[in-house]
Amino acid sequence: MIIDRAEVVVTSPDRNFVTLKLTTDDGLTGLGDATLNGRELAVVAYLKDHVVPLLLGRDAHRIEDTWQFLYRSAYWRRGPVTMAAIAAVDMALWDIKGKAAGLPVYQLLGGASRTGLLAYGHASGKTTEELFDSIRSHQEQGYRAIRVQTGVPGLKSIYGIASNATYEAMQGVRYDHEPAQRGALPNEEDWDTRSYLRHVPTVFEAVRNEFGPELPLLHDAHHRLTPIQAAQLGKSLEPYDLFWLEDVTPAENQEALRLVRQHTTTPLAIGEIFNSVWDYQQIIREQLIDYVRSAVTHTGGISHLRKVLDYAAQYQVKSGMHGPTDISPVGMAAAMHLGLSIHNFGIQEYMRHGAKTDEVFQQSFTWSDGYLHPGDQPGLGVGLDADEAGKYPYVQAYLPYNRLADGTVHDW
Ligand code: KDG
Ligand code: MG
Repeated sequence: MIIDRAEVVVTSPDRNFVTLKLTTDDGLTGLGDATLNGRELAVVAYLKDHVVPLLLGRDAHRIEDTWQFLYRSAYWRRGPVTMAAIAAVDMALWDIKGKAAGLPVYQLLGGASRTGLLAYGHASGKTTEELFDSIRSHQEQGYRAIRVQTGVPGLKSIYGIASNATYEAMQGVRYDHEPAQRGALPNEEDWDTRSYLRHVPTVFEAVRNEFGPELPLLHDAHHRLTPIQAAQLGKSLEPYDLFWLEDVTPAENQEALRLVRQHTTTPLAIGEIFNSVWDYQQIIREQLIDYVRSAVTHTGGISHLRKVLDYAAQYQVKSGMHGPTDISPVGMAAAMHLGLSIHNFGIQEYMRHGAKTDEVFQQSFTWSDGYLHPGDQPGLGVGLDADEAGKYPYVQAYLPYNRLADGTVHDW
């Protein structure tokens, strides 16, 4: 089982995706997701110029050895570009191993620890009425846990709201929040922390009054607060019993969470922009978080994220893997296989991909009554239709950025 072909496929059906496809000399193929939102072509170059030449001729069975070789031989370790590239190789090798064994990947990881994966969706609305409609529509789609994001009075555009400019341009047709905007330059958004901190608790109070105490609710502060502001938010949301509060402070400063933790019992989740176990070392050991937000795609693949989650398990920290639309169907499948097998699964983020994406990627996961399951096809259970993918060339797209009222660039 020697790797004798490695192709990097870039396609943009509803958004950009980067996929690595490995083929062995005995004709098995494996897919890996290497999509890094807004910086896709950097990973493409890293894969094509520096990884593919190293893969050809290697034994596809040697997943751990290949991981260590790519990580250590580069000398320049970690970082989102490197770790997304290694993740894609790792996923593709697990896919191949599953196909060689005739087993779904979760069976190779130890078998199922549960029957399905509780998933949460993204409800949002500029106003409370729009938000309530969105929550109801998610419940109708089967969601049993819901992330709540709303507009803030006085701010033009806000992270996580499906009813931004695009919603208006679509004349009222609701769509799930897609932060990357196609175009030559990133969109500028505005931000005001004091208005946000005043408004968010009133929204959760209204949601609890309307939907009752049972529904698990989540919220993402998207890295925008200082530690003391984050502590204030966590405390003010305690009466509404959140499942988690995500990314309250910028992710680089692990110590910030110590201060937040001293002030609030609202559970904390962090890590969608982390890429290795080293980013989590302190916050897991000191039990400063409750959920690990890393995606398989951005954290070195199944092999490395499993190590992060095994470490987390020792401290009763659970998984909450990142699953927005910028994780491709291949990356989502990898998350589902890993989530099904580990003991410390918490919840899986699940936004639906667009119809064109579902034509490019054939998927075998199931979604039933609020639970995901990766299916039982050998490998990851995802196929890539090259003809469909070829119809959609890469389109330049950027994530937005924020400025405060005085023009200062702020965390987005
Ligand atoms: O590419 C950036 C998005 O993936 C991110 O903004 C989504 O914060 C996010 C989430 O929690 O899904
Ligand atoms: Mg987030």
